[in-house]
Amino acid sequence: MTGKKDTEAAAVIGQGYVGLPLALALADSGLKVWGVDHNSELVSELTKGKSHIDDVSEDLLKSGLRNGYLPTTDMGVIGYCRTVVVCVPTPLDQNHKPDLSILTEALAHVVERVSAGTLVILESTSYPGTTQEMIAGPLEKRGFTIGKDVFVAFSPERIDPSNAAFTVRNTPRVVGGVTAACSEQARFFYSRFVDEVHIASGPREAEMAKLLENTYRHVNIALINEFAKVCHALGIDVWEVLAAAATKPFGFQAFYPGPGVGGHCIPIDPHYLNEKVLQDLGYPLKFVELAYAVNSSMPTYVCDRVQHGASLRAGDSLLLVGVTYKPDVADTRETPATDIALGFLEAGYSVEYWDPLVPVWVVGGHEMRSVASLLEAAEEAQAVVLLQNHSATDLESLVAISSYIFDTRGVLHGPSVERI
Ligand code: SAJ
Repeated sequence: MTGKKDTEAAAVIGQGYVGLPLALALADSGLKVWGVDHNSELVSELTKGKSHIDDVSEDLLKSGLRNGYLPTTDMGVIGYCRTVVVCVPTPLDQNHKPDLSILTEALAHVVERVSAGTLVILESTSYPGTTQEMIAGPLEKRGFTIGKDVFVAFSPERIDPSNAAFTVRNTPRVVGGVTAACSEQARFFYSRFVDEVHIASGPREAEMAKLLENTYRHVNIALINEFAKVCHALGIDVWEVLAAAATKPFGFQAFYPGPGVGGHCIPIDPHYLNEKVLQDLGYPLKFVELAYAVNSSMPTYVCDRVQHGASLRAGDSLLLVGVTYKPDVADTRETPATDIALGFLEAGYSVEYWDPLVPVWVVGGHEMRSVASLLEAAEEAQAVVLLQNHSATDLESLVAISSYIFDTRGVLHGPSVERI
């Protein structure tokens, strides 16, 4: 490692579903890129060319390793880089409050090690004001002048896992610099590998734009989930209603009911905003709290519908099909399947699951394994519950063999099918 700043080098802190694709896109644009992560086991696997991210193939990773991508646990590289991008998780804690501990740890290294001339960009989703309070302010305390000695900006990640149509390159970037010079530096940086860069007037506007994007989804998913419940109670097919409404060519975007909202963004990010509003303004963001109440009620709703629809008796067995948080993504974080499995287990039923992307699944402290044969297990079960319709699922055979199947995705048809 050279002792001097390498004007062409960048460090991406956090090598998850955001940081790894970003680091590889940077390497592909000709930069030397350190992919920094505090997980030494992960760094070792990445160094061997083993990807833990669905959307990053081993070929893509190995190509990156041959072209300037260097996984490391060494935060010391920050001092040699012209650009540092922070992509670490910003989850919720067990009290459903923002947990900034991972971000705080990463930024402590960044603030301590950044040298003059460096551009620091935060991508992790957080409340408006985070970039100023946790990066610009502490750097000024170190004696730097923001926009002169160092440059600071926020640029929200926009990744839709498993969506092959939109990549790092063709997904427009929002950038909000602390000063105009910061925005310009960040625009120049992203323009190497992103087709379109939108400059917001500051980091708070960019932080708020991201929260609007995800709160918009959170609220609209809750709206259609509530519509689904009301339509069922009124004897109306919500899927027919959606198909009809979606013919409107303007002013309507279809969202779809489901078993609940998972992933590490939609059920989480809006609460960063709600907490900030509560703290600064003294009142909650009503839409966020209402949407959370509706979306988090869906697992219990699904359990109730299945118990009633299949006339389940104590000891009956159920098969859950697809336990990730959305189809064709091998990720069970915040998956609604967990609450649904626990709901059935607590009601005294036995539960099995089939998911080709999740060979082993821990529910309520118990380790479960995916059944080998979907159709054999479906034939045995008193009720089958389709939670995620992975493309590998033989839906036609599943319907034919199941005596009762509850479809939370609106993709099945047949006399044994009941839809949410
Ligand atoms: N869901 C529904 N009904 C819908 C849409 C989604 O029930 O109509 C559920 C899904 O099953 C899933 C959850 O909501 O459990 C979240 O789905 P998602 O596709 O919005 O979530 P993510 O977290 O995989 O990706 C999202 C991005 N998705 C899209 O823009 C389509 C986007 O919101 C963010 O760029 C990204 O999270 C992020 O990183 O913030």
